[in-house]
Amino acid sequence: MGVHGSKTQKQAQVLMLGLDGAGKTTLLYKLKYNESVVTVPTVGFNVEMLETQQSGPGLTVWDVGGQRKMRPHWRHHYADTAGLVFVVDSWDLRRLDEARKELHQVLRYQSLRGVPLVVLANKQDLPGALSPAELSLRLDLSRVCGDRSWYVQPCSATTGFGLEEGFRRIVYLLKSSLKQSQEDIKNKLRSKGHTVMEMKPDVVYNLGLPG
Ligand SMILES: Nc1nc2c(ncn2[C@@H]2O[C@H](COP(=O)(O)OP(=O)(O)OP(=O)(O)O)[C@@H](O)[C@H]2O)c(=O)[nH]1
Ligand SMILES: [Mg+2]
Repeated sequence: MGVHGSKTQKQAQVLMLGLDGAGKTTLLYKLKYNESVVTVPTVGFNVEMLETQQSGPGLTVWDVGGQRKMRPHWRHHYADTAGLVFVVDSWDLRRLDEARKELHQVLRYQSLRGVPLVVLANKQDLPGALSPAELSLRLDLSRVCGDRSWYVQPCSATTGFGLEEGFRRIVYLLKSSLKQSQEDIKNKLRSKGHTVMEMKPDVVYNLGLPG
């Protein structure tokens, strides 16, 4: 995961959502510049490009403000979203219900159907923070995600722990879901009696997917 945005790497849009105060902006700048910034609640959004391995797409990460008045704007970003990152304050048990409701509502949108999800279980540096397993139960993830690929990554925006892993995971899920849709299309064509020529994956998508 790199420091600078790359102009040559293909970009995939990643939408980062979560309640206000979950730590989205703090973690974005920790990841990008390895700096602990003092944040103010985001009004509008921040956007940053992150480099990934050469073999994967770069990520354009949209960090959209999570205050109640900002949430109606989330949906304006859905159409172009390839991957979703939902950040949760794992320490603030009182707001878990609110986080669960908001996440479920996001996942119901048709334009986000099948889009892979990484939940960042943030603030793991605080004593009493929920573990990823507890969090996935509390957010009812296996039920609400159905056949969507998803993963819960523990992290701390304060220390930086788990952040790169979380974004590597979204790249991994993006690649696998792209491969899966490629297979689905081929199978559909074959079932209709068409001959499908195998092409090198980089010819098909130019995303450097492993062969
Ligand atoms: N202890 C601890 N505090 C954190 C962590 N991540 C963020 N914070 C703190 O949580 C507060 C809110 O962080 P922000 O990054 O502004 O939260 P946000 O999700 O961007 O909030 P909105 O912009 O309102 O949606 C700040 O005081 C951060 O310092 C973390 O991992 N651990
Ligand atoms: Mg913010």
